[in-house]
Amino acid sequence: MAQETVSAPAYDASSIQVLEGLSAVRRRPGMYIGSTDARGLHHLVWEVVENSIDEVLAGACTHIEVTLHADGSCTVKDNGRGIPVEEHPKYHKPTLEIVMTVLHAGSKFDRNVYKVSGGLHGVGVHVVNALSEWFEIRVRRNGHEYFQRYERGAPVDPLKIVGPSDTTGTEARFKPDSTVLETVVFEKETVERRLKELSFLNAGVTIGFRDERDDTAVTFHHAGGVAEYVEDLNASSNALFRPPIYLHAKRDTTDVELALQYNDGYNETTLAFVNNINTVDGGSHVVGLRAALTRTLNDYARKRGFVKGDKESLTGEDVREGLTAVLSIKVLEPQFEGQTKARLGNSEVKGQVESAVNEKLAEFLEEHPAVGQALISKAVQAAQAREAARKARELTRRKGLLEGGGLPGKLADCHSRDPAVCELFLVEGDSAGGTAKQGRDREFQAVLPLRGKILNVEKARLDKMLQNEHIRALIMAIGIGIGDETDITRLRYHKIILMTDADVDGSHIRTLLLTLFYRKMPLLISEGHVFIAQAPLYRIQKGQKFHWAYSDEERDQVLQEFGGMKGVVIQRYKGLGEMNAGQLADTTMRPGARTLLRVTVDDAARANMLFQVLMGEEVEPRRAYIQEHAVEVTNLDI
Ligand code: 0RA
Repeated sequence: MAQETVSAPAYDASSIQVLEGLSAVRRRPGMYIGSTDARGLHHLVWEVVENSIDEVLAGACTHIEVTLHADGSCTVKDNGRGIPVEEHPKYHKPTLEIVMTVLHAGSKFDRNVYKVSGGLHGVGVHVVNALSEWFEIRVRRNGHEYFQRYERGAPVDPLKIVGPSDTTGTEARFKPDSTVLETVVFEKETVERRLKELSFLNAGVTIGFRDERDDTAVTFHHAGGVAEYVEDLNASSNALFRPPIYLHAKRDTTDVELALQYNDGYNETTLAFVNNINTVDGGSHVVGLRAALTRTLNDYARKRGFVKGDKESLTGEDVREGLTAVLSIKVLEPQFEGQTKARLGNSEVKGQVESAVNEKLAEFLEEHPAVGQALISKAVQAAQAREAARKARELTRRKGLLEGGGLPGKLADCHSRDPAVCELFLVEGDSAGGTAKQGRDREFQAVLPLRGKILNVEKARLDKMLQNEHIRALIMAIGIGIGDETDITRLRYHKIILMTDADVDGSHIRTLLLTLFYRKMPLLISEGHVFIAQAPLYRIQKGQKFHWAYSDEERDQVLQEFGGMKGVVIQRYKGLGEMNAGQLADTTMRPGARTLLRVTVDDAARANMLFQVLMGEEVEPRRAYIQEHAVEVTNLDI
C-alpha cells in the first residue's frame, strides 16, 4: 500500500508557536500533570483514556482497550468516531495534528458538554504527546486508516493514510519520556483500579486491560453502573437490603446519580465523583448529599414515629453509620480546589444535589417501606451508641486530666515543643520500644510503644475504641482528638512514623493504624503527616566494611560490589528488636541516614479496603492475605 501524505508540511509561524507550546510543557510538566512522579505518569494514561470516555459520553463509543507493553509504552484504543483528520480551518493542517500539538484543540468540538476544567484532568492529549519519547497515533475514519508518529511532541512525518478501514476509532500508543519524568514504569494495579472505576461510572462501556509485561488481561463491563459499584464495595459485608437504592435526577444542568446501601458495620464509605473524577477531598456535592440524607431520614423517622419530639433527632454520623454510597455527578464547569484538585468548589452544587436527593430518596422510601424500616432502625441504634460514646469520652477526658497533662504513661516524649520539628515513632512491642527510646534523639523524637494486635477497629464503635488503652494513649499523644472533633492545629508532632517489623504482625499493625487514621483522623494523612520507617533486612559485612540492605535486590547488589560471597557475613534482621539502639538509629531513625515513606490518601484507602476484606474471616487465611497484600507505600521522603 502506497503511503499517501494528507498535507504538506508547512513550517510557518504557527509551527513555531506549536514548538514553543510543547517546550513549555516539557520545561514545567508539573504545571500540567500535577507532578513528575508516579502520580503524574499515570495522569498521562488518564488523559488519553478520558478522551475515549468523552466519546462514550457522546454515545459514539462502546469499547476501550488499554495495553501496557513490555517496552514501557501504553496503548489506548477506542471505537469512537476517531479524531478528525480534516484540515483545520484556522491552522490549515489536519485537525489531528492540532489536537496532538496545540492547547485544548479538541474543546472546540463540543464532543462532551461536561468538561473537566480547573483540575489536572482534561489538559489535552498534546500534553501527553509533549511528555512522551514517542507517540504514535492511528485514526480510523472516512474508510481510511491514518497514521502519524511524534517524537517528544514534534511530528516526525506528515499524517499519512496507511490503509483502508471499515471501522472508526482512535488508537494512541505512547512511551513516557524518562528525561522529563522521574518514573516511567506504569503500575498495573493503579491502571487497573482506575479502569474498573471508569467502567462502573460509565454503565455499559466495555473496558479491556492487558498487561503484556506479565501477560495478563481483564475486561470490565458493568451494565448496572454505580449501583453495581456499591454492590462491589459491599461484597464482603452484610448488606441490610438488596439491591442498593439507585437515584437519578437533574437539577438545572447538573446531573446527579446516586447509589446507596447499608451494611451491618459501623463505618461509612462514600465515593464521590464529578465528571468521572474521584473527589477524594469531597466538596459541595458531598455536603449536599450529607444534608439530604440527614434531612430525609429525620423527616421519615419522625413521620413514622421512630423519633419523637423536637429534642430527639438523628445526626449526620448516625445516618451514615454502615453507609456505602457512590455519588456520581456531572457538572458543566466544575471548579476543583485544594492541593491535589480533589475537592469540588462550586457552591451552587450543594443545593442541587441536596434537592435532587431529598426528593428522590423520600419518594423511594415511601415506595419501599421495608427498606425504610431497616435503614431507620440502624440509624436509631447508632444514635443510642453515640450517646454512650459521649459518656465514655467524658470519662476519658477526665481521666486524662487526672493523669496529668493528658499524656500517656508509656510515651517517651521529646524535649522540643515545636510540633513542626517533632516526630512520634509508633513502635511495635515493648522491647523494640525500649531500643527506640535509647536510639532516638530526645530533642525532637518521641517514642510510643504499642503492643500486639491493637484493636479490631472495624467491629468496634467509637465508645469501644476509646476504652482501649493503646488507642487512648495514641489519641492523647497525637493531640488532635478523634472523629468529628479533630483539631489539626493541636497536632503535637508533624511526623507520625510507624516503625513495625517487616513481618505479618508488623503489616497487621500497620494496616490497623492506617485504617484508624484514615477513618478517624483523615487530615493526618491528607496533610502528609504519616510516614512508614524502612528498617533494613540485612547487614552485610566483609572485613572492616559493611552495608545495610533494605531489600533482596539491594542485598544482591552489595554482594556484587563485594565481589561475591567469599569472606562475607550476611546477617538477616527479622525484627526491630534484633538491632541494638545504635544500629536502629543509624539505619531507621536518624534523619539523613534513614528512609521514610510518606503515606498517601491512596495508600490509606487501600489499607482500609484490605482491612474490610479481612474482617470476619478466620485467622490463618487472614494472615496469608495480609502477607500477600501488605500495604505498599510508594511515596519516598527522607
Ligand atoms: C475531536 C472531535 C471529535 C472527536 C475527537 C476529538 C476524539 C478524540 C479522541 C481521543 C481519543 N479518542 C478520541 N476520539 C475522538 C468529534 C469527531 C466527529 O464529530 O466526527
